[in-house]
Amino acid sequence: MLIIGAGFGGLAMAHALDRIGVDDYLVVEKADAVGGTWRDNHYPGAACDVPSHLYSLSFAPKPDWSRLFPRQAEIRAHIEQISAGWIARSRIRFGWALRSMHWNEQAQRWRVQNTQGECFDARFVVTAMGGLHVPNWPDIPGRESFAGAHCHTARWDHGIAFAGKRVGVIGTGTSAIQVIPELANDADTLHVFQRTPAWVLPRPDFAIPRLVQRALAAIPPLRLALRGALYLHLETLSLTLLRPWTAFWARAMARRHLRRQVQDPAMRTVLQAHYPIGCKRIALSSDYYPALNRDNVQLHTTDITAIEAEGVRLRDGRLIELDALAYATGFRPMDVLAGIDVIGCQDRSLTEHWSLRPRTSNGMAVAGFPNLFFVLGPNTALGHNSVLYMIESQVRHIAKLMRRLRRDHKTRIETTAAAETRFLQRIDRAFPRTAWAGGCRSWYIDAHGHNIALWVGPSWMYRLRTAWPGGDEYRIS
Ligand code: NA7
Repeated sequence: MLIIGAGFGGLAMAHALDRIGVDDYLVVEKADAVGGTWRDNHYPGAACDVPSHLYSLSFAPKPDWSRLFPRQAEIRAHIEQISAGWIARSRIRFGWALRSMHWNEQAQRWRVQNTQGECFDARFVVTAMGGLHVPNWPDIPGRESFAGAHCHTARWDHGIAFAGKRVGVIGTGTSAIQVIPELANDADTLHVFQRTPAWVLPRPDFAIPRLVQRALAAIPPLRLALRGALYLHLETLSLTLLRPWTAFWARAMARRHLRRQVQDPAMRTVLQAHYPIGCKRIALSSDYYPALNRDNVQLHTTDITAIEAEGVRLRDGRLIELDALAYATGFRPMDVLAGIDVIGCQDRSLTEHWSLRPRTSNGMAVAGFPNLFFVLGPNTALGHNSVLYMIESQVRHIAKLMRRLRRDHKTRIETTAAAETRFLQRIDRAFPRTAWAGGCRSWYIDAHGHNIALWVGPSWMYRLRTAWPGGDEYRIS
């Protein structure tokens, strides 16, 4: 088996194979280190907004998380540490970037090629490339002409000196809200360009005392109880949050947070979001609004019309002169496979198969593309809980299938169009009633208004749905 990607998904898949005694696998990784999202997103202030004791794989607990909400460096170090214990480095090939995958029906194998032309023939392929790693460089005219230094939050350039400079940040999503307070500390002037305000709730973060860390290490049931409580808390919250008519308490909390932290009424008005709370990912921050209040920070809400050599041009004609520019403009989840040919049975291209929208069975398998699985494929991201829970549901599902194939001496498995349709219908039935369908612009939704990213419903329901692969979901031969 070939596993593509050495982030949480790929590493968890490798671990699941080890557990069932499958040892003929290789993990390929385009970068030179494990870590995926947490290797790539190292901008100042980068942190997770899921509590640490939930944001870890169930079989790799970390009782000594230093904070309730872990920061990037600690998560990355954790991934490196646990993966070193599970997987021999000889099983990971670094610097191996996928170029194409062709299914060979005669050989019953995928021919997988990298950008240097090197090939592997693999019976099974699992792509665990994540949904959020292709930076969205916005299509603003003149972007290339900017004469100052620039970078994207997902490709932060620590060589850029922001200190004492006139700095711009485009975007006010969850990444921006983390980086802005850090840049505001250093910059001479920080210009924040907001297109849509975010709903912001206080971030109840704190350092976990050593004594608690020791207790969690010494008494595993205590750590499990904490993890379980956090899980149930987020699942329960989402039940009310995702229905606009029951989310009144969250709206009230966010408005109170804004009122308490921003005194200027004009500023409050432009920072108040007017779409349903939860439609975009809710930002958790206690230092974003205070950063905007600083004398050296200016919030701009007029549209950007162009980027010029000297700075950012606004619709009202003003040029905001800048020395450096940070793009906190998010990701392009639909472009994860852009430029990669995936050719299945009868020379069918995955890009064509997905031209209207991504169709999968449970976000993991595609009809006409046998022996190929996705970890965190379409419609399996979460907007309300730890995505690692979804990863674990998926790698268990795939490992169970692998075990069955081995037991029955089978070599080919393919999902059906009917299973794809059932999954999409399940998603589409539930989606319109949620806040995510509330009419805002978000990476969850494609240009035609389809939800391409999120699982809709409790995450335990996805686990139940995928726990016993079988029935007419797959054709095995
Ligand atoms: P997001 O949440 O997609 O936010 C991107 C931000 O960039 C958002 O404020 C956008 O405004 C803004 N944006 C994007 N393109 C433009 C252009 N062309 N002009 C002005 N502003 C623009 O990405 P993040 O990195 O913050 O977070 C992504 C996920 O990572 C998050 O959901 C977590 O799951 C972790 P808009 O709102 O579209 O008007």
